[in-house]
Amino acid sequence: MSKYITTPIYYVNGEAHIGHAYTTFIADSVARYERLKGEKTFFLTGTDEHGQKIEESAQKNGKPTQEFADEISASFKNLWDDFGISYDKFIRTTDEEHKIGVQKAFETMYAKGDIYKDFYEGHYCVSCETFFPETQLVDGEFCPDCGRTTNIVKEESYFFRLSNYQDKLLAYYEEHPDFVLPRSRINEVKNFVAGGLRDLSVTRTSFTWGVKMPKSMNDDKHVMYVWLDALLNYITALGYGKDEKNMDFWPASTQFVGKDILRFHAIYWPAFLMSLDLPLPKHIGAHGWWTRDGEKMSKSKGNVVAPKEVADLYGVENLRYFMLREVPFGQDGDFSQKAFIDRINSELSNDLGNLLNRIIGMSGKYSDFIIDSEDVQIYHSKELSNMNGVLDSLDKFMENMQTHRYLEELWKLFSIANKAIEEHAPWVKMKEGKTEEALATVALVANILARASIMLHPIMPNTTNTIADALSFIIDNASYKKFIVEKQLLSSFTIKKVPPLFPRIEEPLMQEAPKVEPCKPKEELKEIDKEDDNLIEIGQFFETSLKVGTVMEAEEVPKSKKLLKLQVDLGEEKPRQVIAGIKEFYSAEELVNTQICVVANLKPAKLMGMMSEGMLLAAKDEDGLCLVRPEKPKKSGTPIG
Ligand code: ME8
Repeated sequence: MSKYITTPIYYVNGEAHIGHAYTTFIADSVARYERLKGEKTFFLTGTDEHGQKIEESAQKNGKPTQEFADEISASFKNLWDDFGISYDKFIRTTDEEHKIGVQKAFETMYAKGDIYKDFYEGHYCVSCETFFPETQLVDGEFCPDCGRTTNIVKEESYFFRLSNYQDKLLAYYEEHPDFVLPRSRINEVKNFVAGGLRDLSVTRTSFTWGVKMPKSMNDDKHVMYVWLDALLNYITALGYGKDEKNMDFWPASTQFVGKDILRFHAIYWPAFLMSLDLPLPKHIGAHGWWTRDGEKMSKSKGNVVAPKEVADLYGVENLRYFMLREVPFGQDGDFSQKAFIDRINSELSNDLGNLLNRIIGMSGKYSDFIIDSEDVQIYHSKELSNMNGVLDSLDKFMENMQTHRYLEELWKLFSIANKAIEEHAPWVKMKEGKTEEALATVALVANILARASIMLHPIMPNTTNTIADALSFIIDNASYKKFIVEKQLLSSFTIKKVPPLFPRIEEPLMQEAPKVEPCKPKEELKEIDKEDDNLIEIGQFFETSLKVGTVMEAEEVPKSKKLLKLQVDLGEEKPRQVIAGIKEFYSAEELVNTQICVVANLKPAKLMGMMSEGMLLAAKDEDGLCLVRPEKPKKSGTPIG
């Protein structure tokens, strides 16, 4: 059976970062592993180039959209080429073949009755000219981008009958417990589907940067919704809707995605495929999120790790090794330079690099660099059997994408080798005249290294080719069969000297991430204290709980000139009653549905016989009083500080 492995197609609105690199590394490693085993394999990556987001990014950069997309798409492709990523196809959603395939899919779904025309009713921000789903609105009404009030607007749209697939999807998840890996992730998908699926708007009329409608629809004011267009790349890349020449690779064996886009891949995508009467991918492999030094990476923080920078300084294969070894698949991972350097020095330099150097050194001294396996079985049958045990255990880890377990297990080979060297001490055996035994130990280690380099090849292709070259063989499916499946020993060969593969890293080579402004140390504060006794410690400030509140109701307090009675939502179970002396400056009506800042941990007090459970922040001068409000809408209860 053939193997088809995909990465998401990346948006062309910015350069690649380490998260993109991780998905691409893991997919590349699995593709290489399958090829090594002799499987017919197709590995796809590419770029997602349509939609309003890209159009806007191009505008911000002052470039025509296509030109902008061309540039960023090329930067992804060049990076992957630089990194030796072994993709079979790099798809762009602006490719003509892709557009034809998307139109064909649309026609097929329409003919089946799964697409119908109606009106999209949604929250529209006129200023941003964008629809927002209810879930993204701030307090159910405000635009998450500019904070302005959104309007409910109707736009003509074609809809995909997603609701029809709710039961079919749920049944599919039940019957295929490994559809989403790791298995633990399926619950969030099931809950979402079980909560009810609404039909999906799959076209837009508010912008033009997208795949046009098929001619047969005779309706050019619509363009395709970017996720319909994007998801279909996985089949258009195989020729769907055109020459279909590679469609026999479908269904995909594993589609790698970050957990951020699991919903699209585990709900919309299978529903589209069901509608097209195509089989579903075997696995959606959803991996976790990478942070840097424990912090979310973002352009504004300036802490994004550029994979090119790391690779230039430390070597791309070291980076691949680190990322695939560091995190259990599915869990979040953290990139810290210290952890990275520690792994290079201890696991790559000490465990692997030194072993190769040691046998080059020993065989040079003892046998003029000639290594012969003829006596290995006699002196090292125990080690050979341990070695084979490790090798036999590896496949299941890679098939489950557990690269960290795969590598952890693989590293046991080096322990076996090092232990054999310590126990058999070839230098002592040579002194005692037991040359055969000494040379058998050196040959055992060479055999272990040969196997380790074959199995490590999918993760570190070039480095392992260098090791194999030193050991006079080539890593390919034939050597995989010979050494891993049939367990043959290396025939006699002359080992080559190689420069150290993993020079030790003594100090960090990359600039550390900019730190978030640290709090002033206490000593410094004390110094200032001497000058001004009014200053407080930061902790004293945080004793006050300040929160954003939304005024739900407001009314005048009868017989009071100053007081208004407000019901304020602080994100708690029920609103708080706040009695505020602001009636001279604000009417009750104008306060409703606005946001204010509230001291939330004041002891409740009675004012005119009514409980007040908080205090508003306001500024007052000779011109009057004004309330302190958040600059943009925030969720009720958001802490201020
Ligand atoms: O979502 N940690 O593209 P995108 C781990 N075009 N992985 C990360 C990451 C991080 N910090 N940041 C990004 C899109 N990724 C759509 C996909 S597919 C039909 C359309 C990786 O450029 C991860 O794989 O935003 C995530 O799913 C993907 O990049 C999102 O890339």
